[in-house]
This record gives sequence, C-alpha cells and structure tokens, in this order.
Amino acid sequence: MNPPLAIDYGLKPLRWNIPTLILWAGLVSWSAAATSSETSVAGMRPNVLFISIDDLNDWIEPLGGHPQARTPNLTRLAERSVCFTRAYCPSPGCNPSRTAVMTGHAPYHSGLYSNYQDWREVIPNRKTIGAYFRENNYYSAGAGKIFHYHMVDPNCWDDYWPSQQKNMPEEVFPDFSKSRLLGPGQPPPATMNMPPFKHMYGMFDWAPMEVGDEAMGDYKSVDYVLGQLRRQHDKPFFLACGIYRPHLPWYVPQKYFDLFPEDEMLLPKTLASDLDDLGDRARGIATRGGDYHRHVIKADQWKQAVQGYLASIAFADAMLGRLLDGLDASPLRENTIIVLWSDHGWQLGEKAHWRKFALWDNVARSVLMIHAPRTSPGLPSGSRDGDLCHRVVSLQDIYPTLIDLCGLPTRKNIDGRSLSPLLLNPQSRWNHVALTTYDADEFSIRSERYRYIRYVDGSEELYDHTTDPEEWHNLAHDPKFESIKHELASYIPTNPAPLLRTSEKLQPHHIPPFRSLADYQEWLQHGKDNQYIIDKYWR
Ligand SMILES: [Ca+2]
Ligand SMILES: [Ca+2]
Repeated sequence: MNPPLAIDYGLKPLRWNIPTLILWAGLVSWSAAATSSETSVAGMRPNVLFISIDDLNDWIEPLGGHPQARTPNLTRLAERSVCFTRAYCPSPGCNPSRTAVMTGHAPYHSGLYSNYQDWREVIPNRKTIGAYFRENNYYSAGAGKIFHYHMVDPNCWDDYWPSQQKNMPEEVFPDFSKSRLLGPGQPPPATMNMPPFKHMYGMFDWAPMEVGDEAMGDYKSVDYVLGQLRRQHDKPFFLACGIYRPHLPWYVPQKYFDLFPEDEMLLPKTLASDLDDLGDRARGIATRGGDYHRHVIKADQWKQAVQGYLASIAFADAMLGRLLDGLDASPLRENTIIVLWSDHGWQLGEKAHWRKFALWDNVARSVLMIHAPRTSPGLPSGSRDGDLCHRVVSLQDIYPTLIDLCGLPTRKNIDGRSLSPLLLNPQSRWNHVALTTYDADEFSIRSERYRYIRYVDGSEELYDHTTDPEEWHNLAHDPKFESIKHELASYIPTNPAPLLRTSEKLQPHHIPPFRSLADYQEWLQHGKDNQYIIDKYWR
C-alpha cells in the first residue's frame, strides 16, 4: 500500500513522455489493486491481533527458561516477530499488570496495585486501549481473560465472548473421585494431587484430564476469535484472545502431560542458602500464603508440579497454533499486527517461592512478541521479524506502541513508550530501565545488567545478571556497588499514587496488600497476622 500513498499529487505536473506514461499507468493499476485489496482487508489501518497468555513465565523455547519446554508455536511466532528477551511486567499480579497494559497507566500513577482493588473504581475515567481503538473507527472484540475476572469493561469492546459481563469461559475439571488423595469411605477431595494446606489457593493443583482439547475453555475462546477472523469486516479490528492456561489449576488433556514424563522432569535451579542474604520482608514474600514450598516438598510433588506447568504451557502453545493457523488462512494476515504478551512470570520453587507476587526476575520477566506488517503507518518497513531484542522493555509499552504502529492520534498521559525503534532495529541504543511495582511502595528496577529491589521497610537487593542470572547473590550491601544502586534507585517514583480501597472484599485466605510502611509495621506488631489487617482495613 505504501507506494501509491507515496505519490504526492501536489508536485509539479508530470511531463507526459512515454516512459512516464508507462510508469503512471503502472502506478494507477497498482493503486487500484491496492485499493480493492485494502477494502478486502478492512480498511487502511492495520488490524491488531492481541493475544494474552496468563501466568506464562520464560519456560518457552524462544526464551530458554526451561530446557524441556515444548512450544513449537511460540517458536513459530518468534520467527515472524521481534521477541523481547527482557520484557518486564508493571506489577507481578494479574489485575495490576493487566490494568496497566489495558489503560496505559502505570500502578504508581493509577494507584491500582493489587488484585484486591477493582480497577474501575480506582480509575473510573480510564480509556482502555480497546475503547481508544473504537473511538478511532476500529471494531473491537475479544474472548477469555483480558481483564481480571469479573472486572469487565464493556466500553472496551463491541462484542465479547462468552459475554460482555462474563469474560471467562466455563472451566472443565477432572474427576475428583479419582484423586490420589481419596481416602477410603471419604467424599471426593477438591484436589487431584496437591494436599490442601491452610491458606492454599484452592486451584493449586495439577492433573491430566480424559477430555479432548475442544472441551477446554481456552479452545472455545480461540474458536470465537477464529470466527471473527473468518468474518467480513468493514473496519479494521482490534481482536483480543485471552488464553487462561498456564494459570492454575494445571488441568489439561492427558496428551500434554504425556510430553513430559514425570521421572525425567528437571527442577528449577536453586541454591540452598539463597534466602540467607535477604531481608525479613523478602523472606516473608518467599513464603507468603502458607509456605507453598514446604508443603510441595512434604507432599513430594515438585516434579509433578513442573510437569503440570510445562503441560499447561504446551496446551496454551497449541491454542496459539490454532490462532496462527486461522490468521494464516485469512487474507487479513498481510495487514495484521500481532502482539503476544503474558501478564507476568511465575516461580516454581526458586528462592523457595511459588506463584507470582514477588519482584525477582523469574516473576517480573514476561513474554512479549510483536509483529508489525509493512502496512503499519508507524513502521512502513515492518518489524525485523525473527530477531531477538535484548533491550529492557515493559508491558507498559504495549499501548503506546500499538497507537504508534496503527497511526492513531498520540495520547497524552499514557505511560510507557513506543517500541517502534526496536521493532525497526532490535539492536538500537535504548537507555531505559523497567520498573515493576509490588503493592504500594515496593519497587524493582531492571537495567540490562542489574536488578535492584527496594521493599516497603527500606531493605534492598541488587543482582548482577552478567555473573548471577539466577539472582542468588545479593550485592546491595557491597560498597563496590553503591553508585550503581543509587543510580537505579533514582528511577523509583518519589510520589507514588496511594493504594486505595474499593468495594472488593478480602477473604480469610487472601493476603492483604500493604498500603504503606505503617501498615507493614502494624502487621509486624500483631504477629504477622493477615486476618488482623483484613478485619481492620479490608472488610
Ligand atoms: Ca496472571
Ligand atoms: Ca540469595
């Protein structure tokens, strides 16, 4: 499309000699062909296929986080996009990360830090990315988990599956009467393999299921999106697919477990003394929620959990494959931007920590791949597909990048920056850091070489990734690194927005967010009693 658009009709008259006429006739027919193909690919602006995979860490082939990962379709997408190897989440929780991506507001500007705040009450005047695309003559639709569960936003979409008010498809569960935990004469337990413990997240479990892919909620979300890709569109689209696995529970069809024989599972790398150089607050984060690691070891389920996570990733990868097949079968392929992102990473026993909700690299590191076609107004040469980009970026950059690529009017007060320069040249100079926020007043800064963390009580960590990729050796108290530490600390916002309570109610198993140092100290004074803080501030 670019050559016809490049003709400047305001230039001095053409001289009608024979070669020019031939050239002109050629351009006219080219232009006519482009116009008809533009109509068929639904308008001048590129479409956006926006794929989110929940709780996916770097255990994928393109990022090499686990040597046994089986992700042929993530590899396939990496080969036709720029894959960012240092992309970090704005916050290590579903709701704050997704809200930051979808609204373009960083947690320290919005005040939305926690899963236990309804983002629509914290920033009621937000304009989500889908709403902004709609305002600019796009058709916006989606399926599955893009916003955090019930915190839906019908203004973001023209259409949604299963519905505008219920974004999550029905889940399928294994037959609990076949649980390995079933005792004689007992009713079926609520988990298949992981014995529940006090405060355990109820879905912390893994098991193969005797169902086909088509029974899975994610399969149905993909079906909806494939239907949208097959439809005739009279506008460009912003089309979102939220793939829920590998979010817990790790229940996926048997064939995905069969890819990972249990006795061959490699455990994540750990150092026995890893917690010794951490402050009290960091050790509390490692064991938050009832000390998952101790219980996993006690139940002898570490390898099984690794198997369940890898199986769930392989399933999510197969769903991505269906989306890519659908796009490839469509004439829209040549005019469609693809963005794939995971809301944050995950730990499976590194630092004796499980799940997300921490500021270490295994949690902060996310997956981000972007393909921009040559029809992108903001990047007429398209993305340099197949390249890895090792510059430090944030999921916060997705919103401004898409505005830029699609040529939509620039928005003020949007956090992050367009990644177009890196899509054009992944080796470009790029002197930026990524900031990740946990609750209020806890920050992590990542540069290409270092990670610096400062907790609510002032305790610190510093890791040098050139010598310590697993973040085992805390250098924060080594005088040699004093100036590095100060430089990284200077990126921490001096006046972050306060963490406000909303109508969300906390349950006894929830971990209340600390709004300030005073909250944390009060919690310490009351014997680290979550229930005390919940009753006092979150009922
Ligand atoms: Ca998540
Ligand atoms: Ca350590």
